[in-house]
Amino acid sequence: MTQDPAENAKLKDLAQHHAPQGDTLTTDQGVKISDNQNSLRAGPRGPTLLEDFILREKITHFDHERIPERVVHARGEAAHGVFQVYESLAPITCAGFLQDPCRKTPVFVRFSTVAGSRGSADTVRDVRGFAVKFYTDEGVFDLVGNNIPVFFIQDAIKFPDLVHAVKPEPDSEMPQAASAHDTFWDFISLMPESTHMIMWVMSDRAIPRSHRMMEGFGVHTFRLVDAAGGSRFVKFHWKPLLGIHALAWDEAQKLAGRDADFHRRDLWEAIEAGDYPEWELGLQIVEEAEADRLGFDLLDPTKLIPENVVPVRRVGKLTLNRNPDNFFAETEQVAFHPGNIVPGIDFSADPLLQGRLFSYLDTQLLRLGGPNFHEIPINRGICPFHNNQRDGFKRHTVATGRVAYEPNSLAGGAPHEVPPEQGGFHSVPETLGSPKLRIRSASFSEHFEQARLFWISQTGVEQDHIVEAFTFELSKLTVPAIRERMVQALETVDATLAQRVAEGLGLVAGGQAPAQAATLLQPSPELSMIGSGDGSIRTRKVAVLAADGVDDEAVDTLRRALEAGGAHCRVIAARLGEVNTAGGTRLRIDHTFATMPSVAFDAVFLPGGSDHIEALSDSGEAVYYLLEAYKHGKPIAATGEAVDLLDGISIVPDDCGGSLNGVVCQCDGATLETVAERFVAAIARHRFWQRDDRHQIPA
Ligand code: HDE
Repeated sequence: MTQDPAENAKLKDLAQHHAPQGDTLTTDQGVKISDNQNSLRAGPRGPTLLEDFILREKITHFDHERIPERVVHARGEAAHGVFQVYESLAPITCAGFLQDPCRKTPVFVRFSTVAGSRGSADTVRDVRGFAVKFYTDEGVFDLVGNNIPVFFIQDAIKFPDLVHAVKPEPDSEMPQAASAHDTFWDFISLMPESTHMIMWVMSDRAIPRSHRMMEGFGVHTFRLVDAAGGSRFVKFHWKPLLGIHALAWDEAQKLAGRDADFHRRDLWEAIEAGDYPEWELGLQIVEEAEADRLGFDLLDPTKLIPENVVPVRRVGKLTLNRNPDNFFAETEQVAFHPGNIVPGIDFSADPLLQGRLFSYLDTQLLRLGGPNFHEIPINRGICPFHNNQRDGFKRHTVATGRVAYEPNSLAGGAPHEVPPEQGGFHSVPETLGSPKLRIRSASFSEHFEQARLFWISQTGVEQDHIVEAFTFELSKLTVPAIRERMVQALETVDATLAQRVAEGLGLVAGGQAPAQAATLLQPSPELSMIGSGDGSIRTRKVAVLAADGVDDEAVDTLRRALEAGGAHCRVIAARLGEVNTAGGTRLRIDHTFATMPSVAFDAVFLPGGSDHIEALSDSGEAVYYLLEAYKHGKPIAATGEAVDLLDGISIVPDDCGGSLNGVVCQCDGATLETVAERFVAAIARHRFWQRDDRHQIPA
């Protein structure tokens, strides 16, 4: 306990929050333990006795604490929340949780990377999992999606090959959580169907700023089924209200070392702070009769429906509002399964989805140790369930009575079937009349058109980042032939793309014909990330650099404006404690340059104050901080004497007084309020990727 009553109350609160249930320490059998420091010995210096049941129980439990990590998506974090539909969707689906805008359906959402193991870094270049478990009144519905709307392969039979190629190589177990290695690109360069997906993975979509700022997609085509049995195709989308934003690649790599938990921490802290992440559920509906007119096969998971062809209808909102109480019990033990659906939703025959319907139940048998994982609290539905499934490892339910079969008369026929009109699940009676074949449909054979659509829908800076990502990844390969094959593959997408990547690799592109229908394509603006979001600065993190003599008026004015917009400011200095301000007050330091580097922030504010600026000009850490933030395209504001510091390190606003370059300086007698306003506007734009000179910055 401390001298400060407020601090003591906080500590007490914390203790209550963290205390396991009950005050006394006991064994798993409830026996109270009197000594948790010493094992039972034959004399003070003698051997430990086998009789020590307390030691044996504790060590045995500890020895068995680990379970196998997920074979893919091992690294992840999750949160609880609710989903609410905006208006009844009865005309298109009878799913109960989509009928009533007043109904709040509890959800549990897990985000993940794919390739890395459980302890790997968050910010690696990878696809992100976006798995949502809806606990509906009619059963559990799992929408197990990703943050990219297409996938690498068309048939589940290729999934083990894909995963073996991207995982660390089997002889050396390297590299961890990275696709920049020979086996991955060897596979990709031999799999034309991966071309579209690889464009997304080399884009900034694969290095999100935050889980809260990425889209989610169901990927496959599903069906929505109405009460009359009518069905239509649907693609599911999650649209983040904060917009879609990315890190810079250099930043992502540095973060992997500086804060390997960057995304996990971001999600946790946002929820603790009451900044609840929100997404809208979007639907793209295609009537079955219309499907043929799309020009590609809806069952092919390497294709998306451009939003300028079928708009996304936003039908409800997902809000994450509670962190898990226990990572293992909830986040690690949650078992998602695309086969968990409810009446009103049905599958399509997408061959990737069909394979997944087998895989997810199967994998849990190993990971969660038997068939009863639906009884683990995080996996239990909120509606009652009754059936004759029995026994197995770790069964918790104590089934009563003699009857475990159907039909029966001894239990009055219960539990009995429920006809579709009364809510029983009923599959869409799709007509199937084909021979049994191991064959890929001819409608799945075109692989490049949508890859090109993605490329031409990107802004110039987004294209630059794609070129840089390909160049980086392929430069890491040790087998030149794979590099060359991949450049050839890119020629089928776009000649300029291939040429630019080839240049970066010291190769010459040319040879392959470009994609056939390339010239007919119209860009789809929704495929670009730039300009998305609600234009607010909610939840952005701003570093305020400080040393003795800092201008407190500037700090107060900008802090007020930023916090009014929902951003969070943290004061950063060379060491913890306080600094003396120019106005004679004390300013508390939140973090040091070393513990919260610029990569942990969205923007940096450098207030004026002559002594303060003199000190920071001499500080390599402070100068590096600013240069690194500039290199990563982050908005920077400077007031008073700070403008000269920026000038001295060649960070100059392109239009003094404006914020086109994201460097907002107090020039031409501008007031602090004006600077604050411009800084807020700059932060709302997220990043200024167009800074031409950022590659010259030595940070
Ligand atoms: Fe998965 N996938 N997957 N996947 N997947 C798993 O299930 C699999 C695919 C996705 O947070 C595993 O419980 C196959 C597409 C997410 O717990 C496993 C195929 C999409 C998660 C599995 C795919 C996904 C998984 C590993 C090709 C986006 C994490 C552990 C046919 C639509 C869920 C587990 C969580 C996890 C198999 C392809 C998303 C092995 C066979 C496409 C978000 O069952």
